[in-house]
Amino acid sequence: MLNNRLYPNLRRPMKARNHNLPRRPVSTSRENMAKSKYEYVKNFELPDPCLPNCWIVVRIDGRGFSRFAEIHGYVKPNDIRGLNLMNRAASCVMDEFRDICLAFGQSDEYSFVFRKDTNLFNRRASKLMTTVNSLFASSFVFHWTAFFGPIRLQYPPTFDARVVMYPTDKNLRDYLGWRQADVHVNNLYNTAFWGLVLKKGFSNAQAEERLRGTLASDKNELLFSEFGLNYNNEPPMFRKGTVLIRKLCKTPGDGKLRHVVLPFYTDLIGDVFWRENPEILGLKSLQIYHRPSEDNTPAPEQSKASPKQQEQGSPGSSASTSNEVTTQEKSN
Ligand SMILES: Nc1nc2c(ncn2[C@@H]2O[C@H](COP(=O)(O)OP(=O)(O)OP(=O)(O)O)[C@@H](O)[C@H]2O)c(=O)[nH]1
Ligand SMILES: [Mg+2]
Repeated sequence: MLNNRLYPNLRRPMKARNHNLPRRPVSTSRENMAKSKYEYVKNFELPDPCLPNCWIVVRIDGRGFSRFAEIHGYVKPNDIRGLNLMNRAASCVMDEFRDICLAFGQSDEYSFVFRKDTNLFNRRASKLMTTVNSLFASSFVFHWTAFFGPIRLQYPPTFDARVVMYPTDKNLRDYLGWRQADVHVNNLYNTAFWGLVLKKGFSNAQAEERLRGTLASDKNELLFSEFGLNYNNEPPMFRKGTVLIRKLCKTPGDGKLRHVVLPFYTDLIGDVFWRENPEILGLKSLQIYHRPSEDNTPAPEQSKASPKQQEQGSPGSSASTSNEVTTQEKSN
């Protein structure tokens, strides 16, 4: 056991020894002296545990993603391939870390919520953050071709990450509400902005000027009168972002119940979602989720999917085995 002089009470768990590996040669006293001479540097490694009993949120965000989207020909304002790739990468992270009870994604960002009682990596903030971030980034690259087909990655994308702790359920819900409100504000603006630029030939500056000072109702009206577009009919994934949660689903074939990460495009701000999924805040066992196709019963309100949504990967559209997420791969 390593003695930490700065934090003598900090006990490190012993690493399991692999008995099949050759043992290190026994060091001589001279080597021991050299080793102890340097060992003090370990004391500079400060512990960074997350506070107990707090929800831990790791949020990753694409760095310079505007440029990345431009260079890779992302559709404006929403590229379904890009969003589904983000969802796939996030589900890879959730598959790996079962203590993540919910993830919420929009644009180039994803928030991962760890159970407040998690003991993963002894709740070390840097370890949680870096592992989530690197798995997300590598999964994004790993699955790129499945979503973007022949469009080659021009350079490795980067994501930054942060850890935030929320001591109460209300704080956590407010955090998620804040991220979802952000989707609404940005997407409504972007839909109007790119509509003016791409369909009406406005320059960026002209579109900006046209939208300056407008309220949400003005933008809704503009979309309807100029483009015949009812904003409420835009795909829910664009308007609300994606919520990933874990459920138990019957596997077609053997009928066994397995963990499945499911996407929902639903409101997180009101109470309905939390009432329908009480296991998340209640730290309860997973709920069984019946896909609409299983027993011909309609899906719960939160997961009702229009055919358009199903194309974009809605609950019940394709999940079948553990380690799967229902977000479908598309290479359109
Ligand atoms: N065309 C297109 N662009 C997208 C899409 N999703 C994200 N983006 C781009 O990604 C940006 C994300 O916003 P930010 O995170 O604030 O911008 P950023 O360039 O990543 O800047 P930093 O995060 O500060 O490094 C958006 O402004 C868009 O330019 C998409 O589906 N289509
Ligand atoms: Mg970004």
